[in-house]
Amino acid sequence: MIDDLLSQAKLSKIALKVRNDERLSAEDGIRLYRCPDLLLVGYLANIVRERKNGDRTFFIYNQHLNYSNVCANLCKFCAFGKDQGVEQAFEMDITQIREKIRARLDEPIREIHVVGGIHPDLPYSYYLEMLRAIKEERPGVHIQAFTGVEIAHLAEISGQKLEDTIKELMAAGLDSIPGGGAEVFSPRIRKLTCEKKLSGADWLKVARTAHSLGLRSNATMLYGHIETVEERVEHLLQLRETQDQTGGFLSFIPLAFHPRNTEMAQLPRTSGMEDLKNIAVSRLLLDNFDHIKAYWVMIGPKLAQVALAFGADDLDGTVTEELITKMAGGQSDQAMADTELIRLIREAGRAPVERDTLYEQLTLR
Ligand code: V47
Repeated sequence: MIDDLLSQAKLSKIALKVRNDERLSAEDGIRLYRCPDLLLVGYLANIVRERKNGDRTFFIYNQHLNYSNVCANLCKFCAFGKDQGVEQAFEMDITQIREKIRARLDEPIREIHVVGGIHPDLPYSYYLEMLRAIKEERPGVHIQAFTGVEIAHLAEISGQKLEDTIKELMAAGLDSIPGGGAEVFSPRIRKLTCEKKLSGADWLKVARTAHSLGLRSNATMLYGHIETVEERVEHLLQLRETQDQTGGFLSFIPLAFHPRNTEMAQLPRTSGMEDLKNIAVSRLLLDNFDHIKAYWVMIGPKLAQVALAFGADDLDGTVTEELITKMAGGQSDQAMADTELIRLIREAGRAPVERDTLYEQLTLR
């Protein structure tokens, strides 16, 4: 039965490769994206998901901290970044950052996820001080901070080589790098949507440099705006090639574009089909990534739960106060209790695993 369906959908050759654990090609990726039968694509992705992670489904107790939305890049898809001085622009000083951390000291937070804009004025010392302050307030916490774009900016304002900047940030408390800023690597897409942003090649260079220093990172792709299927596949294959070279990526997170309040507000929101397709195809193409996250803040908790049968093995975390999606019209709650994450995972027939940032298993409380 399944073989008939696979052959009708012209997925038999891909299915054979999946069964034999063989690498898929760019053409396979394009065919999967174009296949209208989402359940078949999901079925194949689930084989890989279960081969790598069984029923185990990860989540983390984390706290997001967006220290400033002032940004010199002002990408067309982003509602978070603001020009300095406009009404909605904000920046936290170190005291305010300390207060944010201190306010939740009674919770078992494992990771602080820190992201901001490309601020034109904040000095390099501010970022080092921020890392040290977070570690002082919550010793032992894992700081996952600054996208590849921010890291490249910090190297520029520090006047040092990228490698030396990363080493200094690590000495101040940086433990890993989140996956943002990757967007779509295609120069065409970057020119049309985020002309001022670091190039795709330079984003990958930051990841390679970090990995060479033992600093792990995540990777993302912002889908559902003006990118083509070919551009998505090319993006995923560039990540796969980099992972072949370094092995330093922890997880991949497909990010669903939220149009509201952006310069691309005329575009529709992504559909559930698109969201699940991106999870499934990334699971199938990124054979050297251990984990694919269904980021509930962007696709909603209900679809994130379904995504656990379409290739995803991680729901990310408790999050709290994430502004990037909220400012672009995201309707998910701003936080989810760990008990709710566990319930969603159990109801999906999977086994919840509380993890730290590096995917070490923690004992469920
Ligand atoms: O780099 C910006 C994206 C990213 C919008 O590493 C948007 O575990 C949707 O990267 N609609 C930042 N997306 C968030 C991010 C992230 C989130 C969760 C976990 C991890 C991780 C990383 O958000 C940006 C950009 O690609 N973004 N604007 C928007 N309107």
